[in-house]
Amino acid sequence: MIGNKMRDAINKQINNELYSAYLYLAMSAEAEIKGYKGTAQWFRVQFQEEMEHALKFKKYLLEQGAEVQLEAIAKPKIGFKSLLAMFEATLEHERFITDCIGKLMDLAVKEKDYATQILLQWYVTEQVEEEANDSEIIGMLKMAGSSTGALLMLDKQLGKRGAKG
Ligand code: OFO
Repeated sequence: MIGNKMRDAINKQINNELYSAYLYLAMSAEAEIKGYKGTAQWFRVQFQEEMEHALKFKKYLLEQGAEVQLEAIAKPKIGFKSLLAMFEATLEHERFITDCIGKLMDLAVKEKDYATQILLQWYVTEQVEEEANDSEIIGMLKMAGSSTGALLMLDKQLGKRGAKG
């Protein structure tokens, strides 16, 4: 059984994860409509991963006998002038999520909630990977600059990210 504060904080994080999924789904659609099919695929996979993050928290709450409270999901902010701007916004969003996970961990430590600390360790590791992936892509996009050929090659490479499930 977990405390009410921890339960509420995890429920809030479920909403953050669902917003992340929604944001990446919107980015995927925007990339596709602009002709970047590979990028669209990359964000589709990202969307699926975020859904999994939300489901993992939901499963945990239910295992702990705690109530799952789903709230409205905000409208994602899209409309990017370039792929670089899209990935910079992605990294910024992931940094926000990393901060949220850190705050959840702070609370779990304060509450001496060891089970939640173990769950959160997975998310801590995941955030390191997500930020690193985004930074790597941003680096490549900066190298590509405004070269259409380089951007299309990179787009093709991003499209190799396999869809899950
Ligand atoms: Fe993009 O990461 Fe979820 O937590």
